[in-house]
Amino acid sequence: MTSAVEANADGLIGPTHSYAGLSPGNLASSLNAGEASNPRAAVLQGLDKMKRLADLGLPQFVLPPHERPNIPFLRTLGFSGTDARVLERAWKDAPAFAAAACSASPMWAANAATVTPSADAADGRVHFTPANLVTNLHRALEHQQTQRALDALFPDPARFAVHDALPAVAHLADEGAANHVRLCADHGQPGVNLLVWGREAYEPWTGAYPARQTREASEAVARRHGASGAVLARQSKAAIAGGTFHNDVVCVGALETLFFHDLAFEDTKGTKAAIRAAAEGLFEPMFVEVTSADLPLADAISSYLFNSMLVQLPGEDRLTLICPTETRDNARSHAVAERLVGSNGPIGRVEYVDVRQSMRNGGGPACLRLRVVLNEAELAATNPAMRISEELHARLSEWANRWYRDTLAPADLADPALIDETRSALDALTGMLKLGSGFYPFQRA
Ligand code: SUG
Repeated sequence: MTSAVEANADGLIGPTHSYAGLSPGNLASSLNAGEASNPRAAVLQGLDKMKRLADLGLPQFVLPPHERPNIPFLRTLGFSGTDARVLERAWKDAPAFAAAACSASPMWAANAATVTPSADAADGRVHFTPANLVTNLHRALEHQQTQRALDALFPDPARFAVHDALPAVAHLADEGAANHVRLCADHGQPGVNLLVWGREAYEPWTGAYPARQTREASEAVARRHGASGAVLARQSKAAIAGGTFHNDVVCVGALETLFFHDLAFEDTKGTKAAIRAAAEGLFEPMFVEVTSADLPLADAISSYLFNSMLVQLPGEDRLTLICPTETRDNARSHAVAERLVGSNGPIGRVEYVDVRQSMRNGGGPACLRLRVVLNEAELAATNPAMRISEELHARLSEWANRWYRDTLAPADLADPALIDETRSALDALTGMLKLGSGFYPFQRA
């Protein structure tokens, strides 16, 4: 058996973090639309969460923010002249596109890619498919730069295969690891890969909110990764209608344990049976199901109990659930969390982290991280400059304090000063994280 760890790579929250209401079906995003944000508080909250995980003993990496405002995207729409002029005209003539071009959405790294660990991949490499995120315009602008970031973090092609995103069409709508749960006896052993989809490619979709993942996209990712142990499950329509825009809003899993809400899957019994069958001979799955009676779906969504990180900490037998403080603030969610720990089940500890700035856009602790199972040799082959240490945490905090604004209203996104400000910040970051030359579009221009 190869020993392996589950590392996390979190999206570093970018300087344009804002509440522009860009994601229909994501209730927090709609509810907080138009509010002023605090990008500096947001990035510091994200950095503190990363440090917390590193201090708990798990390898922690950082994925750099993308260049925003995305001037090259606006130029493809026909806006021309100086960069400042492009931004100004876009806000005047096409404000929805301008807002999309300013979003800091790459922070939600659970949507960066789907990852298959080497233990599950036919060719013995770790596979990554950046998510095309075609359902929302602001997110569809992410995958190429995400691919660059993954190449920078996982540079050795003998160990890592970073694929292109799936073709960016609605039939292959893909939201990455937010709809993927891997269960296993031990991270280094072959696992079961649960892939949750919301609609079929050719299905006429009539839901009020979009279903962001197609079955065919999930199948294609598993196929190109040569992934073993794939189990496909349909996300429940009720969950999507209630505001579950990704499966990770109502479900999280680690090792043998799947922790989920009873409305997560269209066919809960069938999903459990399929997981059991796929796990046969590998491990005995443990299902921790929370009923709607104990926790109505609306509370699950507003408190993000399931958008938590379920982690095995070094030297501990039972798992730790890392929840947002909103879970503690919701009486029902808090009661469920307390009961879990009090029972003799697989979850032995609950910790809370403050990621309120991200939460107000529907991004909890689990949204902010991409899980990557790595064996020792693979871990050693990652870019060490992107790994969070006490020192890097301090340097990035100082960098954020220098460059980030502490208040940003959606209207401020039209400020041309933001272009130079963010570029200066990203230029400084490129050196710190050793991202290579020409990492950002403005550096290649
Ligand atoms: O895609 N919010 C993100 C939140 C992603 C959360 N990720 C996971 N559940 N894994 C989204 O809906 C809102 C941006 C705005 O409205 O300004 C946004 O994109």
